[in-house]
Amino acid sequence: MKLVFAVVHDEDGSKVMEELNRSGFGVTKLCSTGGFLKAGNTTLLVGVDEEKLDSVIGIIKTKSKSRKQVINSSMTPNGMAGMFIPYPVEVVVGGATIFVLDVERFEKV
Ligand code: 2BA
Repeated sequence: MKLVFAVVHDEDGSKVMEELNRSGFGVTKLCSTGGFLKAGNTTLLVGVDEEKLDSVIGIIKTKSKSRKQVINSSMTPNGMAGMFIPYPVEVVVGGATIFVLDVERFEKV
């Protein structure tokens, strides 16, 4: 068995979860925060038999969009410590960041 962690955009979280449920997969949704943008995102946990892993990843891929996001970064000019000049930086977020882990033991008691 495998455990899939998928970090997706908040706007895609419900769509991915519904499609996984419709296809018979169990899902847990966690509210998470990206370390770089410091914005909310969604982490989905899916326990799945190895032979169905590709279906799960396929659903996540199909339902997650990539988006451009602009953030204000800042730099300190030389010799002017403490002063900041904000400038926009564009990053591409997603579709999804997926981790697949081996499950040592799985029980429902
Ligand atoms: P954030 O950490 O908020 O990152 C959002 C986007 O900012 C990233 O999109 C990437 O395009 C950019 N970014 C992240 N760190 C950067 C850095 N140090 N320098 C420049 N740009 C950077 P994605 O790569 O699609 O990641 C989306 C979200 O997935 C991340 O949100 C984070 O919550 C999670 N994630 C991505 N890679 C991860 C990893 N290796 N481990 C754990 N979580 C990860």
